[in-house]
Amino acid sequence: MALLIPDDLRNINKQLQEADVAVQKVTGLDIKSICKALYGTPPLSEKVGIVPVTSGNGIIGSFSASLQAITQYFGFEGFVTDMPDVSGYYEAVRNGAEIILMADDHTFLAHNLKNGKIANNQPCTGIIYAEIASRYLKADSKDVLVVGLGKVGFPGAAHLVQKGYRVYGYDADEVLLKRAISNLGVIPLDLENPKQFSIIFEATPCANTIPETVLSENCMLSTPGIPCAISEELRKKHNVQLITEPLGIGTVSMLYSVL
Ligand code: NAI
Ligand code: 0TF
Repeated sequence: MALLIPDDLRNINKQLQEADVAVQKVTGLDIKSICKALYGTPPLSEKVGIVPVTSGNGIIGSFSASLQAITQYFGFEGFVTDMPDVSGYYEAVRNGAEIILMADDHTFLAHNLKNGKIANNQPCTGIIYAEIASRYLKADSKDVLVVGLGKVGFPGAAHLVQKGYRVYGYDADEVLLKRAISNLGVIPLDLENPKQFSIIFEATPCANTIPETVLSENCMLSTPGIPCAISEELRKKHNVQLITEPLGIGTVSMLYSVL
């Protein structure tokens, strides 16, 4: 898994507010309303215990503090435990946590201790960014391009197929592209003869993954990928409506999915 660095999380509140404004502009709804529509579950100020984890590459500076800011932004009551790992888990439960958030280098989970529901960040991120993409008010058709069909992109593509979108896909890994074609009915993007899209969902850990030839003017690009899939120059040239944010949108999707 590509790991966050503290720099990605700088000014997380500002990044979240800006993403929320951008989501409202392109969909007419804020992120909370989209989560409510997607999962049908309004939060009731659930207490969220955030447990720092030291295993593997260890604690990422400001990861837990960012999660606390995110939970609060979306109306949950988040607290970070003083202790990490097992001692932190014990502390969170003893202090009344109803939902646990914790991540090692491979898995970032939300676990609702009251109803037993558990969520993984990767599918929840794919689904919410795909859902935002599907709500683009200025889309010219139900055609969507998905670039990156890995642990985030595949569930996002599946969500779009399930919603009745015609999903075109591309992944640099042929095995993953074939899996999406055979399991989801994704149409492979013909790079020799590219088509333009007004809705694009991207989930790769690479920059410059969207060929200029697929961008229609004023198209929407919904992407959790870090670094960003498109250069600022290209974004401006085609007036691309960009939705991107490093942690909060995927996290709130996890939280709503376990309510
Ligand atoms: P993954 O490794 O499972 O999938 C990435 C896919 O992108 C791979 O299948 C790879 O073959 C493909 N790919 C790489 N370069 C490509 C290119 N130039 N063109 C087409 N396909 C290309 O990774 P995962 O877990 O799906 O994560 C994707 C990105 O999303 C990462 O940058 C990760 O850090 C980010 N992420 C962001 C979150 C957020 O909240 N903003 C949450 C979770 C992940
Ligand atoms: O960096 C990641 C994921 C996060 C997905 C959301 N963008 N790419 N995972 C590693 C998190 C490790 C956290 C660490 N153990 C801590 O500070 O507790």
